[in-house]
Amino acid sequence: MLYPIDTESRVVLNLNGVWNFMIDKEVDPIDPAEPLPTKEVMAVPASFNDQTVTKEIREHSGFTWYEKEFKVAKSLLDERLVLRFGSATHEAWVYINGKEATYHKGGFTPFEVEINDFLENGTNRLTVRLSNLLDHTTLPVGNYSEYRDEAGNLVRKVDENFDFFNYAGLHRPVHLYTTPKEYIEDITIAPEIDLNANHADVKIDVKTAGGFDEVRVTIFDEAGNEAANASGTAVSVPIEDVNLWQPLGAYLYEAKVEAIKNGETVDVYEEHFGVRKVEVKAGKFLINGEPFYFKGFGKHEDTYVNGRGLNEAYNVLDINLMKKMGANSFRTSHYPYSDEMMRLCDREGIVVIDETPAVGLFGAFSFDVSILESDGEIEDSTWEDMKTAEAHEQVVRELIDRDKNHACVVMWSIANEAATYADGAHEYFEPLFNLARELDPQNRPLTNVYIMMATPQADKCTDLVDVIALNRYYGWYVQTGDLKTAEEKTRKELQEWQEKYPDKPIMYTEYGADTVAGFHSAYGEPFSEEYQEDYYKMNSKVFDEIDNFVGEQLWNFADFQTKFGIQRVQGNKKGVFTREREPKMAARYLSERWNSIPDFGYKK
Ligand code: GCB
Repeated sequence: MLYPIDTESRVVLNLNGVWNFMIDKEVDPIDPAEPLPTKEVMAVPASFNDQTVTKEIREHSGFTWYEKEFKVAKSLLDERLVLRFGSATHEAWVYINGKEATYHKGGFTPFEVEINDFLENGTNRLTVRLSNLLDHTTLPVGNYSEYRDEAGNLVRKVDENFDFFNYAGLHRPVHLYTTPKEYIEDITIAPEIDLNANHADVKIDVKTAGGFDEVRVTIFDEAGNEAANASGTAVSVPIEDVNLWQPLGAYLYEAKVEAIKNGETVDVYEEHFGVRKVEVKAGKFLINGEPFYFKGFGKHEDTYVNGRGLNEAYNVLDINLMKKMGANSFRTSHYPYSDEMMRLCDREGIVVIDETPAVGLFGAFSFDVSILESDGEIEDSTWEDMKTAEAHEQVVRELIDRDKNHACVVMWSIANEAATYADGAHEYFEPLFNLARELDPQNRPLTNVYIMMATPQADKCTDLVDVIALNRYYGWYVQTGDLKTAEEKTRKELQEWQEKYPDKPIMYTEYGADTVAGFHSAYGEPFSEEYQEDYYKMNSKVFDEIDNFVGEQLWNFADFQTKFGIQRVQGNKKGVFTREREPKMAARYLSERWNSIPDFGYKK
């Protein structure tokens, strides 16, 4: 899906700002044909939860309503008018002047609808009913329950089957944009690169709605000079002396697509793209033919007040902090991030592992992984209990559709910490991996991020992945405070993975220890800043011994908000930065390490 931009033929208006808001107590029915009966307001884009001082609103599980009035200039009324939500978390019913215009389920991908037929003269009213409910059919997975209170009112509850707060609302920009009535619908870009010849054939497919005489594609380099051009809806455009998109050395070409009729340019869209090659070969992860080493983080879209809502200043700051630390990459744990963040990573040369919102596919979710220390089979009925196959297919489709052209995306993560070791896992995942391979025009590698119980012996899905991505907490959830034993366990497991799958690169996508900023211990006790640093040093030492170990993405970039839990004091404290983005002690050690590790060729 194309991102809304202004071009010679398109105008983007934004409907962000302060909207009317209310929670739906499900007592009196709400009629979207009438103005909302509320005095409450909420800023968009943002989560609603942290903008209020009312506990009932902050912790509300169920339905909420948003409303905004808007006008459209007369001069635009002959254009096709499209209303686009960057995301609406997690399920949305959209009404214009009381009539349902569209519906979308899934809280982390955009959706849009043509609204010309819904508009009235003068003021229009846009009303959105949202649900933040999650259950065993949705992604993420929630444990849903309900009961009637003393007054007979329905009370709904979602217990997150994952470790982050169930923020909800209109999290990303709401745009109203125009296109001509006949328009460019989609553009797919897949560069094929001959690294030796320094040449690329860029395959560009253009989908149009309407009858055009010609579709012209012109490629411009960063200086604005024409690099190549072609005519057609499925073209292969050669670029000589190609400037590669490199990690931390981004180079973006622009594909200007013009749809022409009767000699006139009707619609124009400009898509930026990078030319880079990604391959997995002989236990290495190659970018542009060189073995790449991932240094970086698992993150969250999580900031004060905005909650999970877009916060572009924080996005810029986070990337600056990453670069300063010598990091080159992150994973969009545990859901697709905003379009705006993906566009920023393209520009900044940040390498991204792009993850679906498939988190919580694990029947027995708790922070307790001590079953690892018991012998014998782990009982797990995840794949009988979860009914998420349909939602999972949808999120794979929507993620790849939205992000397929991004140079920053080098790998798709199909799920985080699913019960890949349990009976039924392979049957569940195989069709999803096949689908992703079929859909991605750039054939990026795929991974499935592994929970600790997915050991080399127990896991059932490793034949499906290109890269073995591990979340490991030796020295934290197990062997707490005992880094010596943790080191042995870490080494043993990594050696076993490498022996069993010598051709698959291995990386850590999570490892970390909760750390209370400002808490120090002469003995390096758990929760102290000393322990966090010692924990990372121990892990680094083992990583450097494993030949096929191609990257370290720690958990987490910053402290973040979670659901309530006796192991969480105002959230998860595994950040190397606090939620304010102040560094903890370990940031200095990691920064020294990462700044001395080259992006390429670290593991020979
Ligand atoms: C994990 C999860 C992540 C949690 C983390 C933790 O394995 O993937 O969502 O936040 O552990 O800190 O427990």
